[in-house]
Amino acid sequence: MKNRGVLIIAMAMMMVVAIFFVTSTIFAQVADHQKISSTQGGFTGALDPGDEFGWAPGNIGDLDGDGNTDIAVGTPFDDDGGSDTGAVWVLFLNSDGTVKTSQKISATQGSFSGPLDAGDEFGHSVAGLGDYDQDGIEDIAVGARLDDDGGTNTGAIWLLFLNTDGTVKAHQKISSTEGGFTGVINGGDGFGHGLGRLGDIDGDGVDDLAAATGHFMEPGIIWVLFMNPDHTVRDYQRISQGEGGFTGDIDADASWVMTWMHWVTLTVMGFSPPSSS
Ligand SMILES: [Ca+2]
Ligand SMILES: [Ca+2]
Ligand SMILES: [Ca+2]
Ligand SMILES: [Ca+2]
Repeated sequence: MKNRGVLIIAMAMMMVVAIFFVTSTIFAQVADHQKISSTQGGFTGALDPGDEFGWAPGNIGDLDGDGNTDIAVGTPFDDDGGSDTGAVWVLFLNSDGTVKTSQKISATQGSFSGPLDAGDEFGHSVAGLGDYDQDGIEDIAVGARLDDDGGTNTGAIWLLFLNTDGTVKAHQKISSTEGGFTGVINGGDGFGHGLGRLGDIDGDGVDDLAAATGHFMEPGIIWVLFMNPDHTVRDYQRISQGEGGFTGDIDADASWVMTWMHWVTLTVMGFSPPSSS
């Protein structure tokens, strides 16, 4: 029993050393950096405490056509239009990585008519879509994982067709009640927790999307959304444990990690781990 406790502490120390080595290696490869915050990097947008600027920054291509890539950054706890309604900042960058100008998109700014409601957490995920409506201007998708279409906190994703100044020209919502999506989303599922641009998977000439439902440390679902030319959903494929060809054992792996972490914590606190015999 005691030997096992020592073994687990040794494993924990090895893990810490390994994580340190990996992160050191990653940071050693960053040639230079530019911090962008409420006080640095040329960003003059008004951020409030609790906005949590920095969620899901996405490469959105060169939106304003000045030759520099631009980014969109979520602030899901922004309070425009209500508490934790959320927002996205489009940041037009200079070649040195500082912010040239910015445009906020929220319930009250950026010509976005939504509607967004308090608690939607718009901006929890952000993905560049390329020029999705083929007007020559980059577009983005934004997750609002606590939207309430069809039930409490079912979630939604918004396709935003942008103008070159970062304001919204038009939009398409995809949720359990909008955008042609017929997948079953239950209350609390948080559709739009994550987002991804897939390209044209099924070869019909229209780029397809991926959206995730799920919560921290729960087995989630990836929804592959096959899109129509009018930006509604034509069909979908769920990928989850035992579904969509995925045979990974999400529950067992996640619970093994949690169990191991609990053992380490308890052992460090002076308890012995449970015996397997
Ligand atoms: Ca640009
Ligand atoms: Ca476009
Ligand atoms: Ca909600
Ligand atoms: Ca397609």
